Amino acid sequence: MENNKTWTKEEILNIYNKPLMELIFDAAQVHRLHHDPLKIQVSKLISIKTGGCPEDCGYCPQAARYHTNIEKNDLMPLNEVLAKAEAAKNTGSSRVCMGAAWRNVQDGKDFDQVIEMVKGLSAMNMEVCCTLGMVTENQATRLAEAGLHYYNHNIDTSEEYYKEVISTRGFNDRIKTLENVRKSSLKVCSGGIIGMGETVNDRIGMLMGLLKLSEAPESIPINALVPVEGTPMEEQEIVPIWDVVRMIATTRIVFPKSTVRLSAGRMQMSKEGQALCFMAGASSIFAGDKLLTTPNPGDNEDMQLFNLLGLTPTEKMKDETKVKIRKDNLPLIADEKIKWSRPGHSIEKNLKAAEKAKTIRKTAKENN
Ligand code: SAM
Ligand code: DTB
Ligand code: SF4
Repeated sequence: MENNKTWTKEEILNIYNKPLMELIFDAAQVHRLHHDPLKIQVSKLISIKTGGCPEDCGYCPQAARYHTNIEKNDLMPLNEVLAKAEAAKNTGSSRVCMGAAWRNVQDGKDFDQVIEMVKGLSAMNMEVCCTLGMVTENQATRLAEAGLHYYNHNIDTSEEYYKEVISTRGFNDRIKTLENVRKSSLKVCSGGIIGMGETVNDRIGMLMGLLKLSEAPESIPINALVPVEGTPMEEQEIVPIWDVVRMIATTRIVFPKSTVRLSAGRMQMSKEGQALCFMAGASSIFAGDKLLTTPNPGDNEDMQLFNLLGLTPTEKMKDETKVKIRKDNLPLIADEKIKWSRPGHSIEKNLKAAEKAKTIRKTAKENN
């Protein structure tokens, strides 16, 4: 996906610092140009290998060196992965994301087993994503050939702040993996975390880091730190929802065509807070009552929220890069916008409004 505008740090900072109401409105407008605001993409995380990771990421409960209260597991058997995916599909997930607490992928038995998992999941007609740590171009190509659609690898924060969070690998190692993934036919999923003690400048720096990639990520997860006991970040205060909304809105404006995912941290957000994030351009979440190791709201609660807001989960394989353009090439200000511009209204009501708009336009044309 092209990075089709050159942004300066100052421009992005000015967006982030706009009066909040203006920022949300601007982001909602950009969102409607490229995405259906009544759709939400739902992904299910499956932790296929949990804990015991040699890295020292300061936020992560799975780093072996921190004493956290998680259940460690070796690589999950294939049939267990498929069963979890089937259950997730039945509750509305269109994508499965398999996460492994590895520093990097190593060729051999375990990677071969992951390849089988990817084949099995894509045969179930689900989109498949993996996050397995660093990969070579050859490994990314093998994953793509097995049927993988996305690879998730977050840059997490700005290049400057990265050193404060992780010492066992560098920011450039992350970029190298993202470029390896980009050389394969896989789509890129990369974003970061806010609430780790970083400054607003670092948040903008993270977006600048994503802009420096050869192409924009198709999917950008924005995680709010889940402070886990035993990690160096256990004492971090929960990031204010207003900061999450600002970060989502700014990401939406800077990357108009990418999918922005409201990722970790939803347990610490109200329904109203999450609704503002969707209004500001987030159109994807992780579903289920567990992320990788920490709790998540769960399917019932999310379904209630979607019903309340008039959101419908997307089916599989909606091309996230597809831009909706009217047949007559007019900008999206007529039927489509009317259909989409009333979150909370039922689809029927919005369609009725669109019909009414058509009649008004027709009458106006006849009178001219
Ligand atoms: N080991 C692989 C890696 O580092 O790429 C994949 C798994 S790792 C857990 C995936 C991402 O989860 C991290 O890059 C980070 O952005 C996010 N994450 C981990 N712990 C988190 C936490 N406590 N709060 C919010 N996000 C977290
Ligand atoms: C991402 O950006 N967030 C997800 C997914 N990609 C792999 C992981 C969130 C993990 C939160 C902490 C946990 O549950 O262990
Ligand atoms: Fe390991 Fe990934 Fe956790 Fe870092 S974020 S400690 S690499 S599992």
